Amino acid sequence: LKQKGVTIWLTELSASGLPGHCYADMTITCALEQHLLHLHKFAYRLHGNNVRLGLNKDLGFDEKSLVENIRSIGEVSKLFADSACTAITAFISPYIADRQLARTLHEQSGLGFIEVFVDAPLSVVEQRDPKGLYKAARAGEIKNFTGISAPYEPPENPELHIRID
Ligand code: GGZ
Repeated sequence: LKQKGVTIWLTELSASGLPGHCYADMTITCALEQHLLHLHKFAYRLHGNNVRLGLNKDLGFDEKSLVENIRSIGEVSKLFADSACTAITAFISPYIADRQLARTLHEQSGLGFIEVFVDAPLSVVEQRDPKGLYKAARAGEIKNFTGISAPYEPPENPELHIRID
């Protein structure tokens, strides 16, 4: 009998990690991956550093690129899940429709999809601003910056809602 995997899909503004660690990547997803590996379950994290620097290195942050980024991450995570691995994705993924598409892809293949909303308010992440990106976005130096000059659509019904403040 083939085992089925699952995708755990985080969605968050930039710099929304647990307090003291700005990146959800470095806290929630690493802890989760470690936990699964200790249980002898396969797990793999997909995030900006291994997707936007490779597979999607030609994509920027205009709306069309965001849609394509999330569409392709939906497909890749589905492949991981189909191999009985737990795919853990950490992308802003700002649009409801794109996250819904990723969910549908999984569900059509009988694979689990768990949406996790890492909910740090804009005021908090803007205050943290570890890379100065929010400041640069406010100054108009970065265009289409999610939360400032591009929309972020929070999940309406995530499986898990983590409030950070
Ligand atoms: C949002 C941007 C932008 C713009 C560069 N808007 O904190 P970071 O720096 O390291 O994480 C952010 C990352 C977001 O990439 P994703 O692939 O997760 O985004 S999406 O799901 O929307 O495709 C941020 C950096 O890239 N960054 N320019 N304009 N974030």
